[in-house]
Amino acid sequence: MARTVDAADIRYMQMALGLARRGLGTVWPNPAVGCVLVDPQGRVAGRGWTQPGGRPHAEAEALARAGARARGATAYVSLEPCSHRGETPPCADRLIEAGIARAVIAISDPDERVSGSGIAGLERAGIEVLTGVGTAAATEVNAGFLRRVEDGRPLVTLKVATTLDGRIATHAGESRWITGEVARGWAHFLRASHDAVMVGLGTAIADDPRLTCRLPGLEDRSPIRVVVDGRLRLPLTSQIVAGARETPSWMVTLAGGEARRRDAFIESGVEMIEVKAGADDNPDMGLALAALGDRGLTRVLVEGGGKLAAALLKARLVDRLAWFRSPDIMGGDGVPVAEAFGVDALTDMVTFTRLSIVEAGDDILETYTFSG
Ligand code: AOF
Ligand code: ZN
Repeated sequence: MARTVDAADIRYMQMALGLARRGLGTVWPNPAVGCVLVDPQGRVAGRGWTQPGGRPHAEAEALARAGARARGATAYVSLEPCSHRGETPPCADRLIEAGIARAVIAISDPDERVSGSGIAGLERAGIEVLTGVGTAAATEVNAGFLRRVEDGRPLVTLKVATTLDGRIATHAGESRWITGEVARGWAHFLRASHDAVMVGLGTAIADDPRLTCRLPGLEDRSPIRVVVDGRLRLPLTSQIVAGARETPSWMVTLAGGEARRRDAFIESGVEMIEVKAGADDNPDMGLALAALGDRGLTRVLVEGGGKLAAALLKARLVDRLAWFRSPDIMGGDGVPVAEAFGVDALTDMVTFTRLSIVEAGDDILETYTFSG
């Protein structure tokens, strides 16, 4: 008779999910998957997670470590093992060949090449399959991949650093630094776990940010930089353009911009993404995100400013908020976190559900998920 879920199943799936998270920000266009193989004596025989660029897959890594000890093992996998033949054999086949006895799988893979056939293959080979362990956590880890496969666009996290009263700069434009060092370190970690970081032209000019991850030990985890600049106004000397050969920079712009200016960006190594204008003559953000999804991005961190934040909020394109709040009050002449986006009635507001609150030095970090 098939065994039901026990405490060890939950514990090892949590371990697999922890391994999966290591890949976030580096594995796109693939999902970040974790795999733990536990031998019949209850010892961990091998652990693996999806490698940078999306390959090798988690299961292949774990099997390589376990060797013969995979025989009779239980495989804990945070996403259904793949069943399609890419450059390497499918993970489901590899698990079968290695002789595992049981598989515990958090969620199925919505990729149309897989979508249930990985699980079906394991079952056909006589392997006992248990699904639904760690489903909520696995859905969150894979939220970016799921968004890309299901909606053709990356998951969007809006990160802001505000005063208590939601201001991001003084009326004179001073914004460095509203939140403290701990919060800023945390923000760099967010960069590392996203595929790309996006800013609007105003922020790119005012702050001239590098948008890289400069946390010690994670310097190689810098995301792609994306700037939304409808009319090619970003100076060629800005850090995003000048450093495009070291850290990739993409520019979302309107089609039909001045050819010489466009060529100058391309010459500097910037990848140009042309989209049509939305209602406000700026690039349509739905189209922009679809173009980023086409290029394989699964997780985009938006770092401002108030205009881009408003455009995304208005279009209901913000999936998560990472809100750092300092214990200061600036008053009404400070720059608001989001420009006006036409809310007349309370029912027009964009609504989120809080996921967590944590302290970050003197500041706090609240995270939210979109709810309507
Ligand atoms: C797994 N384990 O660790 C990952 C999986 O282009 P390929 O051949 O690497 O395949 C990409 C697809 O494989 C991706 O869309 C998703 O369905 C699956 N990712 N599967 O068994 C893994 N990263
Ligand atoms: Zn695979």
